[in-house]
Amino acid sequence: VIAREPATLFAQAREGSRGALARLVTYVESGGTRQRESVAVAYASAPPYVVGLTGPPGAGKSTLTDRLITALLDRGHVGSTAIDQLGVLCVDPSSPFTGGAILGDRIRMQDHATNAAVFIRSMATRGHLGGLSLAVPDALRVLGAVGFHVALVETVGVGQMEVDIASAADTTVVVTNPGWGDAMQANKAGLLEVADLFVINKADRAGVRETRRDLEQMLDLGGAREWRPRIVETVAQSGEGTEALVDAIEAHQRYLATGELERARERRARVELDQVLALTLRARVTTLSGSEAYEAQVRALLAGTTDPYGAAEALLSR
Ligand SMILES: Nc1nc2c(ncn2[C@@H]2O[C@H](COP(=O)(O)OP(=O)(O)O)[C@@H](O)[C@H]2O)c(=O)[nH]1
Ligand SMILES: [Mg+2]
Repeated sequence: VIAREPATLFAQAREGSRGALARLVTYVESGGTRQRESVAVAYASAPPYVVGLTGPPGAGKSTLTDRLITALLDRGHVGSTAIDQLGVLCVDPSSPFTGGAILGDRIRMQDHATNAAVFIRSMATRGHLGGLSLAVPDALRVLGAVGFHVALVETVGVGQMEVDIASAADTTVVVTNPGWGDAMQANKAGLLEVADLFVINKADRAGVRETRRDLEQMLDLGGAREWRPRIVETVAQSGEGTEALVDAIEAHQRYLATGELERARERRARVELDQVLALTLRARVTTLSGSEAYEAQVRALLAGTTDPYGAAEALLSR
């Protein structure tokens, strides 16, 4: 029987119950006291090493994720981190994981879905406080707390929220295709900023060399930095290039191990705290503006016995 108490669920999930783990992820998505209890437990453990894949719809992220799952489990480690099981979160309404794809993909994913070493979960709900960009890092921490050392996150890289989620990864892989410029134009700068690695997937198509040249040029314009994103060519459909991608991921992880991982995680902790603060305050504003005290301050404003700053201070100090 799957428990309802977060503490018991963590114990069950650590014993291998996927049902318990799924319920914990639902809790962190849903908000309320169970979310708070779950997150409190989750953040007491080390986070997993997270590889994020992002890019436009149809770029081949799911097909590539599928390849990565197999390759990582086969390798059994990424750098010095052992991989005995793999957590996969998909934030992508068009993903095969959520049933939106062709039959072949779905059958392939089902192979993994029944593999005890793989936990696949799609996240599409808005999350507590209205922030999916909070629910995803929380779910990753839940994975870490139940013993997953490595996790993959697939997100459609189209908007700021997706870029936020992608930046919750330790290694972010931006998946492009030959002729990528058009599909990515809108968010090129954002994707360039989060990319630790570039993949030119569908390298079986024409235009690979031009796309590589474009990417190299953009990286040159970005100036010198300690880590220059590698560019890997893949044909996810056939699996070609998967090993090179895993090698590139390991190379980035080695770079992170020089101290950059701690710095990146500190930056992210600040971003996450800012996000939670902002969302919490906004939720508080919504509650306040429906209250009796708020109405009293409106009347006082109209009567000229207070000003908006005084009124806001009075409400917030309650
Ligand atoms: N030609 C070709 N097609 C691919 C390749 N990788 C994926 N596809 C196809 O591209 C389509 C979109 O793939 P999918 O993984 O669902 O993309 P996502 O939306 O980024 O997750 C599917 O029909 C795949 O079979 C590839 O390397 N070459
Ligand atoms: Mg997909």
